Amino acid sequence: MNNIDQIRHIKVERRASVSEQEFISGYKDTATPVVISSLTNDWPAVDKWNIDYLKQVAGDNVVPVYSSQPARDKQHQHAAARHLRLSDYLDLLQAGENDLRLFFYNVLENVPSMLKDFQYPKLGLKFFKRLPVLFMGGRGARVQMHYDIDLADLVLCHFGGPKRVLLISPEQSKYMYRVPYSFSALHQVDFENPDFKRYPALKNLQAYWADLQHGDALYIPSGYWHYVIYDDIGFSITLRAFPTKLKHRLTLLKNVFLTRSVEGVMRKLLGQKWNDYNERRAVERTHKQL
Ligand SMILES: O=C(O)CCC(=O)C(=O)O
Repeated sequence: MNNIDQIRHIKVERRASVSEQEFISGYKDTATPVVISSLTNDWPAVDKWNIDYLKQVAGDNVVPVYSSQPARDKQHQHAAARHLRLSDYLDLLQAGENDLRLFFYNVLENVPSMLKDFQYPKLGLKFFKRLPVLFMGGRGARVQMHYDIDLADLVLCHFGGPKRVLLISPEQSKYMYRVPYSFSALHQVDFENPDFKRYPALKNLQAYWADLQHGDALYIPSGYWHYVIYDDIGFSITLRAFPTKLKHRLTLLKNVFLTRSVEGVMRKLLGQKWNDYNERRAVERTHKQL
């Protein structure tokens, strides 16, 4: 068996297209991921988004890039590994860079000329148009298992080489070795090659895998955990719709204004002790559920 198959899973359904009605009743209301393969067919991005184009429109922008290593000591939880010109980063990707990623780069603020390359699809979601964000990575790059702090419904539209996404519903968070005060699973937990002896809660998971090709759009329902493998150089844009349920809106506010602030202060005060404590708690709390 391929290691990657060890977490129990099914494949995300692929649809050529879905009507607004079908999307709402079949996927949004049931919080079910889906890949829509023709959603971006008429977007200019389908033909344009490649290394040369990105260099042309934003090559001189200095961008933050992130590594797969977790923050240590007093370092900010989401500290960038480096800042460099986008064209230098793209050169690195072509030369085989397999770790550094561009993450959550706001297109509206940083490369407004790219806004004309995509559209907000009619899926019955109320998109927050001030935050279309770009992601890039090279062959072999991984995005750590996490969920989005704002609990938004996400539509991740992918271009370039193939990429795979492991998805786990929020109801299963109790088995995810979530690090307290963060929105990520414990870094040591390897979702591709799970150590069930050390992390037995992983046996309880029922996940989805999505295989994304150039032009695919993946719906990630609110609060879903996601882990990403770049099988080749790729560029994605994620469109987001904030939660409409009051309970989720309150959680969003708590995440953004309380949890993140407490974590920032404690990390500054205690440094690595704070990280070690939370990592121990991630395991203890998850194992209490067994
Ligand atoms: O594809 C990626 O690099 C990360 C995507 C992601 O985390 C997101 O859309 O929230």
